[in-house]
Amino acid sequence: MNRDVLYFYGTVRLLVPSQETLEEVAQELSWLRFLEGGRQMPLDCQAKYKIAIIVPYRNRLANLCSFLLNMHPFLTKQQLDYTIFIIEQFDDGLFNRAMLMNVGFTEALKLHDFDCFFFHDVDLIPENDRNIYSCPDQPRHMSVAIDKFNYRLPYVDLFGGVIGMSRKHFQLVNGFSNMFWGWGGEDDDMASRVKAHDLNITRYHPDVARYHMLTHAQQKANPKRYEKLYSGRKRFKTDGLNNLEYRVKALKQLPLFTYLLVDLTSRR
Ligand code: BGN
Repeated sequence: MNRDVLYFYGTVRLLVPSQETLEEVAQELSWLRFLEGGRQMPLDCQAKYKIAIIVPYRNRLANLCSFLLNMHPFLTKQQLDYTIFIIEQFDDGLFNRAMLMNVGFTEALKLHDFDCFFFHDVDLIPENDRNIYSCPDQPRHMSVAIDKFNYRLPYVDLFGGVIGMSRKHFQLVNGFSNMFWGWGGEDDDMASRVKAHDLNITRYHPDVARYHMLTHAQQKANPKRYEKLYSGRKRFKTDGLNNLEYRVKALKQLPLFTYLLVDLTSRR
């Protein structure tokens, strides 16, 4: 491998796929050698940790193409052993981002013994190559400065967009709540879980933790999110990884990612 790749320059250029198809993106990334299911590892050293990137998904192919085209070179350069998981919600009812991430965590661990997890929105692309996706000691909020929010953190407890957590800490807090259907609040509930377990949300400097948000249609907000959030604490022990129910409709090791199609309807 060319040693030049080890220099981190700061700002990285956003790559735009010439066509929004997975085949085209795979073609544009053909200079990378993937293992099965979108896994990468350094060729000339042994990575310290195994990392899973968990992406909840439904019906955003254009975003997914940009995400893959940008993330693979970005993460490869950091010499990580990582696997991208795309977890698609099968039904067309309200989207449950948090539950999809719980499913991603659970299913990923059936495939490899991952040390840590990055829960990653498909519409967020890192803009700075010094934003290192290493396993965090404490839960790490990654998407600190997003262009859509003028590169400012909207509120100090925000724990959405992109977060990183060790397997141990994610299990300790019982994962995310499964009860947030529709947009909003599930990330705030996770912030409460983290704090209730005496963990600290950590962040890189906002000059480094910068992200571009891709455009897409807005999701329907969850009218019950305030209620669920304020009563959340009572459910930390009973609502999460330990009462997760779903059905896997498809599991495929594709060239650029491991794909899971899951039915969440059983819980409504
Ligand atoms: C907040 C949302 C988060 C979202 C951020 C950033 C809620 C809960 C009611 C207090 N929280 O308002 O889920 O990530 O905005 O968009 O809606």
